[in-house]
Amino acid sequence: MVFDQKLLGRVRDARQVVVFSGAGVSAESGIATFRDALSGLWSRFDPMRLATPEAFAADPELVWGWYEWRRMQVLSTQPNPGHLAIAALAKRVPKLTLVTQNVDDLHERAGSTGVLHLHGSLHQPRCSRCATPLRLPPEPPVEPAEGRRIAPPRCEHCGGEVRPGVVWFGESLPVDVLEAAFAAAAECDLLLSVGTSGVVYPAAQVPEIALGAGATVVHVNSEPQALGGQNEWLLAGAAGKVLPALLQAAFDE
Ligand code: BJW
Ligand code: ZN
Repeated sequence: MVFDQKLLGRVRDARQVVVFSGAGVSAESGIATFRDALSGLWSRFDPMRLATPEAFAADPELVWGWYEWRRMQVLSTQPNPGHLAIAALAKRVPKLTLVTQNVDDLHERAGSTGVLHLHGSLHQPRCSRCATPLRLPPEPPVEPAEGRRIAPPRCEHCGGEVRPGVVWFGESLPVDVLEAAFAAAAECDLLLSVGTSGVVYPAAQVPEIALGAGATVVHVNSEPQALGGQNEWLLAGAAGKVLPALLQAAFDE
């Protein structure tokens, strides 16, 4: 893979880096994205029936069963070279902040620390009434088949229904996490936006803030992306191929 020398220089010289990741970075681990036309979750499932607080109130068993199915899938997969390259990059630059929209734990399992999860986690369910975290066994007892209905567990504190610890449409993002992500974006000199369609707000503001503050913004995506500014670059290809090659070209050649 051949990279522009000017871009390699910016990667090599970067002092504060933000990596902003989306579902595409986990695609090569076998986790479905949301909006890819054929394989995306939203091509098969209606987000309004599964990923809103109203959906959970209307049919908690449908929603809990669907999230347990996805949690099981994540537990049975491994981080891929894209996740590993991001963890490796953190060791090559003075400061790296990893901001992810992903609800899996593959960045952590690849060795990244201090990950800012804008949209929560499949692995941190909590009470829908009093927010007490549920202590999850490491693995669900049975793998729920796609769409199997499962009654959510009850909160040990108040008896309320336990809900997935993710951020649904119409819900606020965790304020402290969002503020930390915006602050890192405003201060960085390089932002890598990896495997995201960038259509979900306010998360999609993260690269916009970096670009507005004068940072170099590099999109790594398997599909062509429209570029706006002169500080914006596109590296077309799979994250698991592009990121390791970029690191090697910037730091080892
Ligand atoms: C690869 C690859 C490979 C594939 N290598 N690349 C302003 C304007 C309009 C609407 C709004 C607005 N502000 C807020 C809204 C409403 C809404 C929103 O943004 N809607 C838009 C979709 C129109 N936002 C919200 O509701 C947010 N809350 C909020 O704003 O609160 C305030 C509020 C309160 C009341 C009313 C209104 C506002 C919350 C958003 C929560 C999003 N939740 C989800 C589900 C999480 C739980 C779960 O997992 O089920 O988060 S939706 C889903 O999308 C998930 C993702 O994190 C998120 C982003 O998706 P992502 O990661 O970008 O995936 P894809 O599939 O879209 O893209 C994958 C990309 O990878 C593609 O580009 C591929 O090409 C690429 N790719 N393989 C490299 N191997
Ligand atoms: Zn409770």
